[in-house]
Amino acid sequence: MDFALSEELIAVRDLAREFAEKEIAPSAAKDDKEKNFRPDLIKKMGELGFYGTMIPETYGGNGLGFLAMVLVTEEIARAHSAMRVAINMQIGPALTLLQFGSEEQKKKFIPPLVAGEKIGCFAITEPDAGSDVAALRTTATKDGERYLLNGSKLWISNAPVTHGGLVYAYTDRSQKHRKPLETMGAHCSPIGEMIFDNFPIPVTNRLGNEGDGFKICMWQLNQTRLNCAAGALGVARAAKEAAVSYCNQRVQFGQKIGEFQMNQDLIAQMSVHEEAARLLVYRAAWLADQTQPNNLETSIGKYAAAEAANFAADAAMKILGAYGYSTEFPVERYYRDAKSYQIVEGSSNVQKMIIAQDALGYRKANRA
Ligand code: GRA
Repeated sequence: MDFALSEELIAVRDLAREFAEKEIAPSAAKDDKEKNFRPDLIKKMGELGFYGTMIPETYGGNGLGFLAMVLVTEEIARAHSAMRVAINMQIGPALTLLQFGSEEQKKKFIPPLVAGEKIGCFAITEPDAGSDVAALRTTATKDGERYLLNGSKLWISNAPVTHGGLVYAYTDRSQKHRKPLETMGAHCSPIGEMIFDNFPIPVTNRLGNEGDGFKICMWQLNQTRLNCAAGALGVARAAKEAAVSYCNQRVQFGQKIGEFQMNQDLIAQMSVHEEAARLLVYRAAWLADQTQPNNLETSIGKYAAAEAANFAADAAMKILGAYGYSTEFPVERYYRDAKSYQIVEGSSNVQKMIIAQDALGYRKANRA
């Protein structure tokens, strides 16, 4: 077993760290407050190759792999979690196209997503279909050489700003409108509703065969969940770093507050949860890089990382007290952003369901 990262991986991680610290962190608080969408940063991340780690060179990627994506994502999310969502909106559709697309679709759609020239998205969730993906109601009805899309998608990241992406719909249910929505955190990652009323899509834009959508969707979620898991690691780390720094500055009752055992207990737990989650996420990414089944490991990593981010944000707020609660300092942002990780890409409860049902032998997670 080798826990060391290769030189190549260290280089890409350091590149992402430097970019995040220089270009994202300085304006993160302002961007969060003003809910600024930052296409300029999205473009720059594309130029640096951050969306291309799992894409071969033929389609504009660099083929560095899933672990590289995880390393990059953690660094970006550490500076500003909302910018992590931007990564997912590019790599989600790009990867799914790579896996299921025709050669023509791959050539046409993947390179602009990887370059950050086109802003991507994927639309799964609906008003009555969240955890229960199969309950979605959007339909695609064949009409000659096109499909007519009818239905509505809700809480779709990038809906207000996207150039295009993946929409999941039923062709057989028997078996543009842009409206931004307000959220507690992940500001700067615009989220919205999409309403389709006989919206035409060429048949040539269909991914896979009719009837394949659910499995494509499950496959995609397994990949994008890894990005969310890495984002949660970034938030956990940012919260721990804020707490550590404050513990070493703040003096009360004549000593640095880091000297108090109750704060040490929190710092120790934050460190353990974060480190444990990181190893789990790395394992899932490593399995993906070996093209080995990893649905179970990804769910375990995503669950652990989401909980670690929330533990860390909560603990950091306890340590920083009023300075944590204040909107003048970043900890309240970490707290708001951390919550998103218990919701997106399969809630913590969905991950637990997948993990428990596998352990109990009811439903194996590593099927595909
Ligand atoms: O046996 P079969 O031939 O009928 O096939 C079944 C199964 O083998 C069928 O689907 C197949 N399948 C899979 N195939 C490959 C199931 N899971 C997988 C898989 N992982 N890979 C039906 O399976 P089932 O188990 O009976 O399905 P189900 O009970 O209807 O649902 C399963 C489950 C609850 C896990 C699923 O619905 C799910 O994952 N729900 C969570 C929804 C979710 O993650 N939504 C994310 C929305 S997008 C988002 O959050 C964007 C965030 C953006 C950001 O912040 O980055």
